[in-house]
Amino acid sequence: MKAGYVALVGKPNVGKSTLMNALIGQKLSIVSKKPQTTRQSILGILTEKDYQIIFIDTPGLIEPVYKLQEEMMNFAVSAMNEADIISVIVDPIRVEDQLRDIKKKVIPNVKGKPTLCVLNKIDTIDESERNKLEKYCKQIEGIALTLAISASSGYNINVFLESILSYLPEHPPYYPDDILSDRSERFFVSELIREKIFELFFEEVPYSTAVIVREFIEREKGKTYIAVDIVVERDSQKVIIIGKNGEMLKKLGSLARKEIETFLQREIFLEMHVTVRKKWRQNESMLKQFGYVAPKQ
Ligand SMILES: Nc1nc2c(ncn2[C@@H]2O[C@H](COP(=O)(O)OP(=O)(O)OP(=O)(O)O)[C@@H](O)[C@H]2O)c(=O)[nH]1
Ligand SMILES: [Mg+2]
Repeated sequence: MKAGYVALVGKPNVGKSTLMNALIGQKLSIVSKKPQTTRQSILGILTEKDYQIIFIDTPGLIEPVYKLQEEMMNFAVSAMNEADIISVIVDPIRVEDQLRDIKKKVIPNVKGKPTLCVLNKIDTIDESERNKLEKYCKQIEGIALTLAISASSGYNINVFLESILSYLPEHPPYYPDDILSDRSERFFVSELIREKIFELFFEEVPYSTAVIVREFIEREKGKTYIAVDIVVERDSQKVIIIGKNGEMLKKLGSLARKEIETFLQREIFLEMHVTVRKKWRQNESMLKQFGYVAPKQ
């Protein structure tokens, strides 16, 4: 039996979460067109007869400005420390910048562990560009293997899995075989609402918003009752989220409800309340309360 942890790291927006969902075959991590969507580490557990791979989806590697971003970086670093194998995801946009970041932010945390460079979004470039980029990746010192995939189309996902398997250590499984993630239903509910906020709102609004599930009541008959707080930093952001005559909040509720019902496989009643917590992204105790503090090394 083989089992181990694989950290998926890389710059924001390169497709780490899309890749983890493709590997697990279910949407565990939220995905958006905007960078810095993922804020915490999320496990995706793939169990087969003779192996168990635990993927760790992480926030993108950034230069932190506020405390929330510092913690996001801590999640990524702590995932690299925990992992048996490190998989660096790169996309075809501004590859030189990404490779420089890998040298600075990934290689020092590798500590001799097998490290793969995965060139994602291969569907967006032609063969000559692909060859050029693969050559770049191969030049990084400390990378054991480079391969090209498309997380959204599934191209070469199997090759990626096989490569991981070849480096996976002999070990008994860490989790029971019917567990897909370390996270609770409450967590996925709040994340799916956050995903819709990333879809519907612009500029600083999605980055200033957190979603907290206040109540989650399963009823034997009737719909599951879920009440959430949508936390923003300023009154002006609250006004934007609610929208004229409450229209935006209504739209958000209806989009989120559909996704949550698909995920939970049951009908829900979703109640949302928008509340202002000034500068929560700088506030250690609020970050802790929202689950945004990474485990200390
Ligand atoms: N064309 C194409 N788009 C992709 C591929 N993989 C991911 N994307 C898109 O890239 C965008 C970012 O994907 P995410 O999975 O959210 O990226 P991420 O690395 O998790 O981003 P952060 O959580 O912000 O660090 C989304 O719009 C995805 O649909 C791919 O293989 N091809
Ligand atoms: Mg992500």
